Amino acid sequence: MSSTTKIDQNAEYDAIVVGAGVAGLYQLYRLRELGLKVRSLDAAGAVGGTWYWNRYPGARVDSQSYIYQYWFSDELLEEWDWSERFPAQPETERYLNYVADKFDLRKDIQFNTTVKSAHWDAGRSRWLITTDQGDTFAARYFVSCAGMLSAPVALPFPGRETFKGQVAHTARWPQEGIDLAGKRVGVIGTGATGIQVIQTIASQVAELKVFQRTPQYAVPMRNDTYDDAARDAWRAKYPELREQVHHSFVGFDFDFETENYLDLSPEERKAALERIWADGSLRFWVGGFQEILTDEEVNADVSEFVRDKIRARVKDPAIAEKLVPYSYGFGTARVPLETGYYDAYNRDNVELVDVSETPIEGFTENGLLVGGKEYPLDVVILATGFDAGTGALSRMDIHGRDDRSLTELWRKDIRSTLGLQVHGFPNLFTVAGPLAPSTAFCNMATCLQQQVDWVTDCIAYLRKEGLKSIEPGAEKEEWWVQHHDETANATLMMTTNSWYTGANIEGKPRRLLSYIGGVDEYRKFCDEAKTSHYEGYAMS
Ligand code: NA7
Repeated sequence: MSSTTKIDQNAEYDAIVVGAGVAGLYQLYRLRELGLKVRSLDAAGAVGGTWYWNRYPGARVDSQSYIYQYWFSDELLEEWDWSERFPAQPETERYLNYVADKFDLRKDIQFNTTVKSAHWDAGRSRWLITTDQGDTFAARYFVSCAGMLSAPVALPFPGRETFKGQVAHTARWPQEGIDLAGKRVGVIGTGATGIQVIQTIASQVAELKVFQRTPQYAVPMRNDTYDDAARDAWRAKYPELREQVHHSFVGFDFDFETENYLDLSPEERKAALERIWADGSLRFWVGGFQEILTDEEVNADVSEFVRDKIRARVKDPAIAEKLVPYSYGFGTARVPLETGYYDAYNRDNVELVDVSETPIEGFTENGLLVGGKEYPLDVVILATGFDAGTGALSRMDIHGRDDRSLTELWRKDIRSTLGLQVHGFPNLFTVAGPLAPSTAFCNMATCLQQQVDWVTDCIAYLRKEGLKSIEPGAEKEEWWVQHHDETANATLMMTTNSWYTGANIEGKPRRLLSYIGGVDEYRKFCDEAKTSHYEGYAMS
C-alpha cells in the first residue's frame, strides 16, 4: 500500500481504534466526544475484549469490582450494581455490554474483523489499514486498544492433529462452552488462569490431570457478595476512590504499608502478614510490604510465610511439596488469587503431574505423553498464557515512517515512550503498550482509563494546534526506556522467568513489560508531557 492507494471516501476516518474491551470502548467514547469520525475494529463477535474471549470455567476478575469500572459517568456508577467483590466473567461481560448500549457505542464498532496491516502514509499523513474482511481504511490516528494479554501463545506441543479429543486455549474458549461433566480432562498451565480453571472444574469432571511446570504462590481470594447496603456503602466512597486509584502505587484503593518490614519484631512481622493476608486480595502482594519487591531477605521471609500457608492446605506432604515454589521468590511473578485451588489436590479424582523435569512430549491419539507415559484424556485445556505486551501489536504488521516495521523493532529491542507511542511511528497510540504500567502493577481499569485520557488529550491538542502528526523523539524514547529499566532493575522482578520479562516466548528480548515505578509516578510523567506541550516529541 502506498500514497497511490485509492481510499473510498466512506473508508476515511479521523481515528481507527482496535479493540472493544475496557480500553477500546472508552477510547471510542472519548474520541467521539471530541467530534472525531471513529471506527472501532475487533476480531471478536461482540464487545468485551478480555471478558469476551476468556470465558473458560472459573474466569473471574481479581481486581475489586468497585475499582475495576469506569469513572467517567456518574449515571453509570449510580446504575450499575456489582454482585460481588470479585465478579465472574459473565458479570463483567454484561457490564461492558451495558456500557456499549448505554452510550450507543456499537454503531461504530465493526466486529469479526482482524487488522492485518497498518502502514503510515507520509504523503497523506495517515495510516492505511487493511483487515481480514477486505477493508482498507485511512485514518489520521491509529489507536491500539488491543490488549496487554490478548495474544495467546502458540500451541507448543506436536501431534494435536492425531488427538481424538477436544483441545481449547482458555483465551479462545468456545462461545457454546465445553461440557466437561464426567470427562477426563487435562489442564496444562498453572498460572492465574490455570488456577481458576482447576479449582472450578475439579468437582465436575471424572478425572483431572494437572500438568504443572512451575508452581505458584497463590493467595486466597475473599470474595464477599454485595447486597444493596454494601453497594450503597461503596457508592458513597466512589468520589474518593476515583481520586485514590490514580494516586496509589498500583491503581487500587490501597497502598503499601507505611512501616518497614525489617523494623518490626518477628512477632510483629507475623501479625502484620496475617492481617494483610486476611484481606484476601492482591494487597498481600502489591499493597503489603514494598520490600517484598526489592529486598531479598524480606522476600525470602514472606515466601516462606506463603509456603507454609500452602503446606497447611494440602493433606499429602509429597504433593504439597510439589505445589510449593522454590525456584523464585514470592511476588516476582504474577501472584494469582485462589478459591479452593490447593484443596482440589486433596480430591481423589485430581492428579498433579510434575512436568518440570520431564516435559510434555506431545499429543497422542488418546491424550498426552509425558516421559513415555500416556495420560488418556477427553479434553485438553491449554492455560498456557500470552505473548504479553507486544504480542497483539506485533501480529498486526505495523509499518511506520520510512517503512520501519514494529514487529522487527520489537523482535530486537522492546522500546516505547511511556508505553503509549513509539519513535518512528507517527500518530500510533498504544494503550497498555509495553513499558506502561499494567496488570497487576496497575489495576487495569485505572491505567487504561488514564492512558485513554492521555491519548485523547494529545489528539485534542494536535487538532487545536492544526498539527497533523506527533511522534516521540529518539531522545525522549531513550529517556523513558532508561528510566523504565532503572526502575525495573531496582526490583527483584527481573530475576524471574515469566511473561513479565518475556521469558515465556522463545527469543523475545528480555525487558520488564510493565512499568513498575508506580501509577502515581507514571501519571505525573504523562501529565508532564501534556503540560510541556509534548516537549521532546516531533510534531508537524
Ligand atoms: P501464565 O501466567 O503465563 O501461565 C502459563 C502457564 O502455562 C504457566 O504455568 C506455564 O508454566 C505453563 N506452560 C506454558 N508452556 C508450557 C509447556 N510447554 N509445558 C508446561 N507448561 C507450560 O498465563 P495465564 O493465562 O495463567 O495468566 C496470564 C495473565 O493473564 C495473568 O498473569 C493475569 O494477569 C491475567 P511456566 O510458568 O512457564 O513454567
